[in-house]
Amino acid sequence: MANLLIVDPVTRLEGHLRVEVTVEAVSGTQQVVEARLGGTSFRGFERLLVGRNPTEASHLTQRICGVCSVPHGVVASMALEAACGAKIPANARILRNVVLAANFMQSHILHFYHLSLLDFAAGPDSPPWTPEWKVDRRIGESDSARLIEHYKTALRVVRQVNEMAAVFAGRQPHSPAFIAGGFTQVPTREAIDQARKHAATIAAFVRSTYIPDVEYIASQYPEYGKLARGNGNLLSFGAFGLDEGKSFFGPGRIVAGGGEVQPLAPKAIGEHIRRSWFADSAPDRHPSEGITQAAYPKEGAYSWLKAPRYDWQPYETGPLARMWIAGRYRKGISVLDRHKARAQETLELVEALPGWLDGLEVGGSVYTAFATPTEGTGAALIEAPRGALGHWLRIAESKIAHYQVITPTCWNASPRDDKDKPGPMEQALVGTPVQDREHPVEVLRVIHAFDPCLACAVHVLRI
Ligand code: NFE
Repeated sequence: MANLLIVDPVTRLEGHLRVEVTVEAVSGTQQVVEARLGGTSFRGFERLLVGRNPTEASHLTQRICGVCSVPHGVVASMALEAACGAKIPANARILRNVVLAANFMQSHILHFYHLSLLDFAAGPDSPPWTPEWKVDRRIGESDSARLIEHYKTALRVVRQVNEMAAVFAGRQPHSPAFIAGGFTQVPTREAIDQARKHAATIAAFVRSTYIPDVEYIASQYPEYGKLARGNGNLLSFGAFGLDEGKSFFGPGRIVAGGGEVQPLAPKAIGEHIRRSWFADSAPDRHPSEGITQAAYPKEGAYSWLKAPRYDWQPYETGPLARMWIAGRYRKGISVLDRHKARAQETLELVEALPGWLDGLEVGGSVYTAFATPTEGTGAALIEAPRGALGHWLRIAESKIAHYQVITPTCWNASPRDDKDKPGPMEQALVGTPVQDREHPVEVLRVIHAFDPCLACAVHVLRI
């Protein structure tokens, strides 16, 4: 029987991901012994930005993705502010936090119910639930029916979260509200009250339904609490700046699952392209000097994702990493821990919202005027729903001369690097048992727990 299994494309995630796993018997159990993940579209947003007015980056980079446009709008604004030395008013900081938190919530709820749940519970035997793989899903009919009802409720809740974001930021996704210097909307008493009402309804759903459903799935699939640990390296850039220079999520790293949070030095980030369809002569190039030059075909390459590394090491990023680094969740590193940390984070963010809304000054300033320099550089790091997100900008003759984006999925779903070290998800897949080689659902459960977004990690562009 063939040892190599290929799923291409992997469904129920954003974008196009191909997974190849080699399955062999180890101690009598058929399991993954090697994995390769490939992003199958070209990434080229960086090239599209060159020659544009720097103020356009926050609007253009939001088009990288329909799920996480908000963090791109925020971090692109921050990169330009870093280049100009601009400081934004407190109201703008809080409004960005509120809309970013809403973006996390809609993404996490959608991820659990609409992208992951069907790995564990079957839908009705009719479209759109079929066709589907017939695999072992051990949840009984009535519990499955209950979960599918929650799937439908979650669609309405996701809409409500987007409506809460829209109170301040207008259209979701791809809001025009994120501008360097601040935010476009001055908070009114009515808008704050409206957001507060939305937050209360969303919090009730998260408490009464989302968290218990994640716990229920965990209770039915306990072996996934031990699966897909990976190398235990965790990375967060930090997000949601609060008063006095503090953050709701601080930046940092965990090495090999150890408890001590290590500091983050942005200079240690490098992009590797040995196994990616890109041309470059330098190994471990810092993103401020990154080159986005397609090279296809290329001997030994198998992905359109580059392989970002910190000090030459692969790092997992995402809700589990930032909750761990913030000391808010440290139960373990596994498929189930990734789902649980994501749900716990959703609750903690929605519970933080009323306090953040209290900090808004009604009618207060949301914008500081600034002058774009003719020459300069700026970089900004933030957290997106799926983890660490960075933008690096260089301005020359008042235009964007260079731009580089590293998204969370580039970290998680990266291919092998210049030392041939597998990416975090490739590593995490090793050891995953596979019962039925025709339908390796266990592999999909591991992949989905990371919530990869290949739309973010690669981009199609005519070159
Ligand atoms: Ni397309 Fe994204 C998030 C970013 S992905 S979803 O979160 O940045 O890796």
